[in-house]
Amino acid sequence: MSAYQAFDNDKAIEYINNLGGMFPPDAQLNCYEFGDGNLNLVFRVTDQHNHSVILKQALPYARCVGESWPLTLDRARIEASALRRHGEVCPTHTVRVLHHNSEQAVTILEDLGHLKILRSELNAGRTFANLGRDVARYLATTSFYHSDFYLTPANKKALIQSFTNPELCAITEELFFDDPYQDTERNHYPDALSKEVDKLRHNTALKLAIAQLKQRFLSSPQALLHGDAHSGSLFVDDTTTKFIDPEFAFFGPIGFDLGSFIGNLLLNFCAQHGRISEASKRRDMHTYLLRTIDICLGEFDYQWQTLCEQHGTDSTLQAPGYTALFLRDVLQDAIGYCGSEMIRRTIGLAHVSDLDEIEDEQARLLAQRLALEVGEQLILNARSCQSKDACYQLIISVLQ
Ligand code: SR1
Ligand code: MG
Repeated sequence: MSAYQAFDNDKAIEYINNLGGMFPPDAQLNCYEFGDGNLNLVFRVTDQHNHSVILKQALPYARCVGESWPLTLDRARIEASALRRHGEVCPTHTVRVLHHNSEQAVTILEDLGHLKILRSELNAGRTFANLGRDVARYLATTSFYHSDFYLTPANKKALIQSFTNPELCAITEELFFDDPYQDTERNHYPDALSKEVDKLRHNTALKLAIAQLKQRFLSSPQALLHGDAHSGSLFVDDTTTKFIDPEFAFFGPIGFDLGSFIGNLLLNFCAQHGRISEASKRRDMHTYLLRTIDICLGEFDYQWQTLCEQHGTDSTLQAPGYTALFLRDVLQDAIGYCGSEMIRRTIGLAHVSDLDEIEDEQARLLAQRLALEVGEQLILNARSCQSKDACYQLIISVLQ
């Protein structure tokens, strides 16, 4: 097999058999495709002893739209390389790559099937005590070790080149920062939200803030990001937290991943108004989500400060007080990106099941309106936050 071809179950098995080494020689393999994501084929390959691996293959187009939206296969190389680099510095929270072939756009990964996707768990009202801490550790560690605070300028520039990911970045540039604020075919939302959408599109201050966020996304190669750190990119159980799917990885503003993650927790917060009818249970879930955000902001800040103190390599960047200044900007960015994630997931192309699967139409509309309002307020007020505590206070205040 050399020229690219999209796999079916049989081809996935043939590929693994030819590769060798994934299973014992006498293994009888079974395979099924279960990818329900936006972009790729995902197969689970299992032997008669229930050992299994995941084979992921990029398609030359965006699966959720079809062949009319061609998409580079190079994203598979970027994803496998990002997983390997993130896995080197943060193996505890990164899915393990077992094999990669750029020509076939195939990556074989450890099977995390014993864990659950965070989004579905939150939708079911389940909570994970370590989530905020673990995500903060992953985001702080992977960004610090791929930033100017640690890498030599020459190494960083070489890495920026190899992680240049223009087509996937273009998706984010358009879906996050363009579409929600314009009338485009890709957007979708109920007619009942037209008034709110119109209001967003006529808010000059908001559009200015979005322009700043987009500009930083385009031109701030601060560190190697995951690039798509939403709650569908996380596998969890009570003791484990693992990131998957960094095909949108590139060198960008550090606050982008943190903001995407917190934005997804806040989308779930809004959605719980239409999901949990019992007031005390809803309050518990809300308290959990806010506590997780608080822990995540605090731990991210602490980890970054500690890593800079213990492993920072650039003497100029170690000037007293500079890390704190840098982190203040990162956190402000995070709040802005958090708000833009909330808006684009409510009215843009790619929605979240947290909101869309609320059964009652009126309850769904209320949750969607809240998500738009919270997103807008966070974007407008992000630059007023001077510390992690101020970020948290802002979040609390816009939810009231
Ligand atoms: C066409 S891709 C739509 C969305 O799915 C991915 O997971 C990213 O979040 C992207 O914006
Ligand atoms: Mg994905």
